[in-house]
Amino acid sequence: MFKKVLIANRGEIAVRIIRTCKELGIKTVAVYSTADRDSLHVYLADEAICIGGPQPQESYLNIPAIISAAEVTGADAIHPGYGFLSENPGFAEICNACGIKFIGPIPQTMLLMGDKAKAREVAKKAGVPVVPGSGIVKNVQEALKVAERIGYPVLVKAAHGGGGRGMRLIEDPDRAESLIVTAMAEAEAAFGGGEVYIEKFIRNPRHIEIQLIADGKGNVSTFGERECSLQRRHQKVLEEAPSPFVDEELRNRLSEAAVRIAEAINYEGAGTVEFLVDEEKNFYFIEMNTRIQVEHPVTEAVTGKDLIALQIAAAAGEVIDLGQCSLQGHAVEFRINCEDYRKDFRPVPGRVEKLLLPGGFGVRVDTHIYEGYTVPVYYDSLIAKLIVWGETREEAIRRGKRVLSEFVIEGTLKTTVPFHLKLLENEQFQRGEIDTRALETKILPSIINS
Ligand code: MV4
Repeated sequence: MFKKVLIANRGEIAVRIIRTCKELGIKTVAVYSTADRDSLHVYLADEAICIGGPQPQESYLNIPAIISAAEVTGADAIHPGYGFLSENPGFAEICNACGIKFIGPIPQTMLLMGDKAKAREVAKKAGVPVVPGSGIVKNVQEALKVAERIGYPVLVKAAHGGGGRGMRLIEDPDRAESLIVTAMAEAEAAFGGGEVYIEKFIRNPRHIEIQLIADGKGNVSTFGERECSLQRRHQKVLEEAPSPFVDEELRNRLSEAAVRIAEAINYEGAGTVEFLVDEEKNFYFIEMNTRIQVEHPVTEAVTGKDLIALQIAAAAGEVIDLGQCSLQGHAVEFRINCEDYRKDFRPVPGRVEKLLLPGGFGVRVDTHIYEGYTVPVYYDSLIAKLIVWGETREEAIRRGKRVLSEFVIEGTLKTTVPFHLKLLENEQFQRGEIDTRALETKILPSIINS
């Protein structure tokens, strides 16, 4: 097992990782930017090193500074968390070259799954259904031919996009050419390379993902699914486990498909396989994330497993052979962002003048904020995750209402707590009728008008 882990991240996920390291008897090194001197992860770690200025490029993306911090402190592994360098194969490569274990898969695997068109090929070869579509299209003419073949509507996706970035919907063949041209230009500008591929557009799908951990020795453990359909502009708002839409049979099929993909690439580490699921319960692989995700706690709540502990154990070379974990009860995660939901979810960071965090049975709060803390303007607006567990979805929702109404946060910032309280009152949400369009087209308008 590792003796000392450097956490190359900030905020709630850095706190989350430090906590598990402490329980495992692993020393921790925090790194922080000058804007994060007073952050909780700095206080909780055994050692803390300032790695640069407030801009992510100067600090949390500053590879030489992070590697130096690991060398100076004698860390034998680096946990990248999510975001920042967590899916950067070059960073993983440098860690390995410096004799520091990157807690995640090998660089080649990150490179492979970072290319969504290549990931599709992996899934296809592994016998996992993918959305009808193409590989990388070389030019506009080929794109038009492919679109014609699969039939409109189609989506043009950037091979190096992911998470909905650089996507274009084409419903009308007459407008296809100009949309493909802009999609290619946009992909070129945003992701370098500019490769795009094409998929049949699935109407009103659900976004359901399978959590897995592979030990790199041939064992792939699965932890059930998460329902992540409630999104706004491709940002998840709330996640659940299990999905209200998934029965045991579908769960088994999704889990087996995820395992086939992990086995096909000799995967090692924590990973998430994302699927679109249509109204008829047909499922299609879309992407694999090669890191721990924001919403992992709902899976922990229904499996009773510490996914960070298992991820670290896998990286340290231990055998992890849990098969398909059984699920108990229902969990919901509310993402608390410092945003004004009444003003188009505009970020409103600021100082926390008063804070009363909820607690009690079936409640978990993952956060780096505290009374007197000022949320810096430089990073994303997630300031806390509230996770509730109940024996049933109804109980989890009732507990969510209690917990959100207990949450007191005052100061110069705004949060999405009141938004979540309204969401829980929404009948469509209560019935579990949540495809990927439900929030933006139906639920949000009714909340904003109430
Ligand atoms: C799709 C799709 C429909 N058909 N692919 C958006 C994020 C990225 N991971 C994939 N996304 C989608 N891909 C096909 N072929 C619809 C979406 C999509 C979506 C997916 C998950 C959650 C919210 C979404 C909102 C709009 C579109």
